[in-house]
Amino acid sequence: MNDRLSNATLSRVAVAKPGYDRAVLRPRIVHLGLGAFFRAHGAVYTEDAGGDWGIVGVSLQRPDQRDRLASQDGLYTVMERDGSGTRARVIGSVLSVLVAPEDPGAVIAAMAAASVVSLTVTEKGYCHNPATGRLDPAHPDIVHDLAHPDAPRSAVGFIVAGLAVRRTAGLKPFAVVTCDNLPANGRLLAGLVRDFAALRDTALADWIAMNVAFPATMVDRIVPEMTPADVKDARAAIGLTDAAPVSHEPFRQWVIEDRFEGAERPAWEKAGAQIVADVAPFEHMKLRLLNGAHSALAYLGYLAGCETIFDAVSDPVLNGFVRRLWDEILPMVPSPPDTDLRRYIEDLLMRFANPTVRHRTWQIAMDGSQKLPQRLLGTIRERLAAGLPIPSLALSVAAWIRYVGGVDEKGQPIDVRDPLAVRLRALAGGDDAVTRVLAVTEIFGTDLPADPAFVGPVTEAYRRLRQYGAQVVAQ
Ligand code: CS2
Repeated sequence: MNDRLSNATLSRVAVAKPGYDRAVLRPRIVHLGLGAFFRAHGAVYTEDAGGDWGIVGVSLQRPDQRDRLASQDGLYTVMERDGSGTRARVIGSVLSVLVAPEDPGAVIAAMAAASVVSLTVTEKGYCHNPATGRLDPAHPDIVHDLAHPDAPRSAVGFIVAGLAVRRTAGLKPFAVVTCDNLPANGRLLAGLVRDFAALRDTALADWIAMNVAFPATMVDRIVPEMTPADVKDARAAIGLTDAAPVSHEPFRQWVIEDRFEGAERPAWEKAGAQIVADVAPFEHMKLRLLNGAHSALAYLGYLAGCETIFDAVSDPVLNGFVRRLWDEILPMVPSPPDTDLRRYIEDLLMRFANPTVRHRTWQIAMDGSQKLPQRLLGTIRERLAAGLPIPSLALSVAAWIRYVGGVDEKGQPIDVRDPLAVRLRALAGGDDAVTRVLAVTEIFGTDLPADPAFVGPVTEAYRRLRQYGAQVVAQ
């Protein structure tokens, strides 16, 4: 008997599952970057919002996600985990998956018919300079996409191609909903799309500037990458084989700027999304307090031998460190409406200490060059401007420099994943590692490397890290 999760076997699923007829769903959302995060977050909100909003997922690079989901008709299990157990549920909002490099034209055609194009392509997928927020015209994908506008590779290239088709056809544009952890992400993406379009056709760039909505959003849910144990657990929970389950924590939050300029969207608020006039305070809180602490714990924790964030916050020394770090960040974060930031931090610590969500420090440590500016450096700049000390923030940056050097405290190689990995490794190898790494302007700008109140504490923290190790220095 066929025991693979699919439309045909859905009636045998033993847990919560789509309570509606999937045939009513229309491909009205195209989502670029169909990873675990979106499947545990945006796709669940869309499922819960109801209506006829189906999702065409797009993998911009590899076919594996499509290969797993296609034979399951896009169905997959989400497993909410905490100390009290696992609650599984099957999600039906993803209709199909396209693999962009196989058929870029199919992706553009799907965009030409969609109301919303959303994206989770990670920080580096924006092909921008993280310090300035401007498009990097020398990025290989951007160079490629300008030469081949109808067969792009980058998210920005696809968005502009999709919008160009809409404009030529005399249709209204789709709304572009970015769901990545970047500061002022809607405005940032609008600027990148405008810069790219202007390099193609200024009339198209003007039309985009006049007509397209790029609402900002803040997204939050801790979703580690899939493990073989997840596949076993999903089978036990639903009674069928699912090759693409996702594990996640119970918490979820989605704050969306109320700026769709007349474009249609799902009633995400019915699923608990907050539709607000200004996302900035929510984004500041989340990027600086959650993601800032995540990155700091990832580098320091990895060096101290912690495999997961749970291991890191279970270590009394690192637990104390992250509390001191939050004390430095907190005064630089204005409270969003109806939010008690002290309470937020206590909740964060409980989320990090969820023993059933195994979020690896190595996974979070990826792409630090793209993450540091919005997670740590903004806070550092504001504290320095106010004449305040930065001991824990400086130690976090020093731990990152030690990490990208590529050798751990036992002399073992570190598998550093970062678009700048090769360059950073060469810079972080020598005696003057700190000076050389801080001179990378795409990350640190020109102000921080020239500020002794920044360079001094980072240099000292780095020296101590090398001499005594992360466990001692984090005390
Ligand atoms: C993490 C985020 O991998 C990372 O860099 O900090 O994915 C984090 O888990 C999410 O932003 C939580 O919402």
